[in-house]
Amino acid sequence: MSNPTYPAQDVCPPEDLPTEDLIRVLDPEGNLVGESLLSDDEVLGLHRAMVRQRLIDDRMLTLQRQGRIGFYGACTGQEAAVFGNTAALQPTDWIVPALREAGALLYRGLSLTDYFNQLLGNNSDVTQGRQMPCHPPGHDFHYVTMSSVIANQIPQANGLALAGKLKKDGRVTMCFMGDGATSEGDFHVGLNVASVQKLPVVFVCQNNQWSISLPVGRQTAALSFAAKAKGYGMPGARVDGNDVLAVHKVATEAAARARACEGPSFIENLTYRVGAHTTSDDPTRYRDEAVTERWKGLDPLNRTRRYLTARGLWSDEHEEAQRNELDQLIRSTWTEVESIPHPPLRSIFTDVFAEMTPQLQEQAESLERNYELGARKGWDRTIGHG
Ligand SMILES: Cc1ncc(C[n+]2csc(CCOP(=O)(O)OP(=O)(O)O)c2C)c(N)n1
Ligand SMILES: [Mg+2]
Repeated sequence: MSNPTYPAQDVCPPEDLPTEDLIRVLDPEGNLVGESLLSDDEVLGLHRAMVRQRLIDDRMLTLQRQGRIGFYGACTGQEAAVFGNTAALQPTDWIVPALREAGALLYRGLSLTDYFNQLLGNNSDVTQGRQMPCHPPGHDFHYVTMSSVIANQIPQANGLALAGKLKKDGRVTMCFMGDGATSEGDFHVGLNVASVQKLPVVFVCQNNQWSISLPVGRQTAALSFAAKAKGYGMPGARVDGNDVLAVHKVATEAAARARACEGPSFIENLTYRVGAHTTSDDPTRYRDEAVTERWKGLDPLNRTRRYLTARGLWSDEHEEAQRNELDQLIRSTWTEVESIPHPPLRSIFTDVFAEMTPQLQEQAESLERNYELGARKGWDRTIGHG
C-alpha cells in the first residue's frame, strides 16, 4: 500500500509538489486552463484589491521598522487566497478570519482610515488601542474580529453557522485557518461537528507551508490537507492558492453547497508564506530562502497580471499608474491618521465600570506615576507582540 508523504526536507520548491489533484484555472504563466466564473471587470477588481494589499503590507512593514507601529503581520504572496475566497461570498455571509485575512474586511468596505486607526490604536480606533494591531473589528461587515488563538476560529464558525441554520437566514460562514490549525483538537472536533450537523460552513485552510518556524512536513505526514476532509464525510479540494480564479471558483461551489443546506466543505489553498511570520520573526534563522525565492516565482499578482495582459486588458503602463495611485492613497491616508492622539491612559480604568472602584483608582494612579517616571528616564514604552 503506498502512502506518499512530504519529502524529507520538510518544505519543497514548487516543482517538487504533486499537481495531479491541484485545481487550477490559470497555469503559472497565466494561461487559462480551466473554467473561470469571473467577468473581466471582476478579475480587474480582484487584481486591484491584491495590488492594494501588497502595497499596504509593504508600507506597514516599513513603518513598523521605523518604530511607527508596534506590530504587523502581512499576507504577502497569499493575496489570491484572501481575495478569491472573499469574492466568492455574499456581503452578508460571515467571515471568521485566521491570521492573514484582514484584507477581506478592506474588500468588504472598511475604510483605509479605520484600518490604520486600528493599527495605531489611536483615539479614533473603535477598540481604543485595546486590541492587537492587525486585528480590526468588522461586525458591520459580517467579519468576526481576528483571534490569534490558533484553530478557535473553527468552533466559532460552527456557532455562527448553526445560528444561521436555525434562523434559516441563508447565510454561509467562511472559516479560515492556517496549516498550523490542522494539528489542534478544535480542528478534528470542529470538522466532525460541522459535518454531522450539516452546518452551512466553508472551511478554508491557507496552507502557506509554515507555522512560524515549523515546516509543513513536520506538521503533517500527509501530502494533502484536503484529503483529510474525506474522513469527516465532507468534500475536500486542493486548490492552487496563488491562482485567484481557481480559489474563487472552488469557494463559490462550496458556498453554493452550504447555502443549499448540503453541508460543509473543506478547501486547501496551497501557497507559500514568502515573508516573515510577523514583524517579530526572522525566517532566515530557520529556513532556506532559496526555496522561498522559487515560490516568489509563482507570485499570485503576476499570474493575474499576465492573464489580463494576454486578454488585452492590462499593460505595464496600467500597472504603474494603478500602483502610483494606490501608493499615494495609502501614504496620504497614513499622514492624516498618524497625528491623531492616543486615548488617555486613564481610559483603560474609566472604561471598566460606570464608576471607578477604589482598587482601579489606586492602580490608575500607580500606572500614571510609573509612566511619567519612565518617560523622564526615556524608557522604551512601545509594546511588541509575537
Ligand atoms: C493555540 C495556540 N498555540 C500557539 C500559538 C502561537 N502561534 C501564533 S501564530 C502560530 C503559527 C500559526 O501557523 P498557521 O496556522 O500555519 O498560520 P500562518 O501563521 O502560517 O498563517 C502559532 C503557533 C497560538 N497563537 N495559539
Ligand atoms: Mg501556515
